[in-house]
Amino acid sequence: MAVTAEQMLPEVLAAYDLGGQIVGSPRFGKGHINDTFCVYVQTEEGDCLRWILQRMSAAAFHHPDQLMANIVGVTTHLRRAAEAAGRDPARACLRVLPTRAGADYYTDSAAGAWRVYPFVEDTRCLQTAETPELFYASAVAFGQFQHMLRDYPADTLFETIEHFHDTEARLATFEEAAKADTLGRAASAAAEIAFVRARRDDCSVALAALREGRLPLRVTHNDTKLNNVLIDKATGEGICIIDLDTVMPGLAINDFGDSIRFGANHCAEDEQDLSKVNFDLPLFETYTKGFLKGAQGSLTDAELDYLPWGARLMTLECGIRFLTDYLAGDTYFHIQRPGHNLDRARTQFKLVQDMEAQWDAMNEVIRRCR
Ligand code: ADP
Ligand code: GN1
Ligand code: MG
Repeated sequence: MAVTAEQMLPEVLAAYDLGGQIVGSPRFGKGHINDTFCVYVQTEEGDCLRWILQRMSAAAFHHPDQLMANIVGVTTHLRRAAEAAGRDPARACLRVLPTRAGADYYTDSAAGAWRVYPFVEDTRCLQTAETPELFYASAVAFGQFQHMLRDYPADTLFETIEHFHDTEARLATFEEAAKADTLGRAASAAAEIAFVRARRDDCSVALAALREGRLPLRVTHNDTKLNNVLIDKATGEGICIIDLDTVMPGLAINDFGDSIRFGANHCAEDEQDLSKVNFDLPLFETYTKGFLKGAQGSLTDAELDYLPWGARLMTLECGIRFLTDYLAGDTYFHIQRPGHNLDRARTQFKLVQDMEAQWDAMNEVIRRCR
């Protein structure tokens, strides 16, 4: 049995100087991948400090040293860009707190890899787009993130998860899991399996454009969910992009698309009542405007043309990944109930269907906004 993150906390906390006495360290947030804790500290002066402590997922990330080297490099670059733009770097980007020994992360006695960031206070982390204004704010922030990294040396970045948005590879892995059906779950997902197989060719659309040189490889975030941007409580602006584990060379349309997948609707990613799961075209337009504003003209014409495909493909791919994890025994995404990953796959496929039905309108939105 794997060691739980909670069991390791005392050892890990002792490896850091967090500026006072630790008074609590509950689990925190709604991420599906890492084990995240919020550490509350009382300083000698009696003030309260908070830190984010994370055990990086060993299932997702096989080389924490490379992952952390990427994050240190990218956050250093973002800090300089924030300073140059006159923004407060302590709120505009994550900062890696070194261990007492001066390392960027701590490896515990059970080989788990941990890191600490200052908690960015007075912010909100949204699970759904509560208002179009907040969704717009997240879009500007992700567009700006893209823009700020346009001159980052891509060849210095490690690929933290190989073939991460390689939709063809995701399809192949899905087929293996469906054929192997080691847990006998395929029968309960027959309709979803057929849904994916009917869209086999779609999985190649963006990759073909990349191979043929129509879409450029850039430094991208690759996990642009609404809950990976912190919104300033006072101003409603998206101020800090978090969850930098997957920053690596990728496609800008995927960063755009993953945000649409998660935010251009009014349902939870794991909603069980599919009648509540609807793609929202006005929110798609809202996000497009914000993303293009933030990106400040850094996207090419071809990238603009392919934005609707980014949305459709990230949604399809994410559904394929949830379905694969369901078939393979829920080893990658954290689940809170049996069938959770199948429920998640179903919402994604419903959204794909909606996007297919509104395809012309989506393309028209891009024509209007570009
Ligand atoms: P995961 O990869 O599991 O999604 P994240 O890095 O996104 O992990 O962190 C999980 C959650 O923790 C975020 O959605 C957010 O709520 C919170 N969080 C992470 N880093 C910070 C931070 N520096 N300040 C405030 N909240 C944070
Ligand atoms: C994971 O880490 P988190 O919860 O922000 C996943 C994304 C998926 C997303 C689906 C490293 O994101 O790729 O789109 O779940 N991150 C990783 O909600 O696999
Ligand atoms: Mg996250």
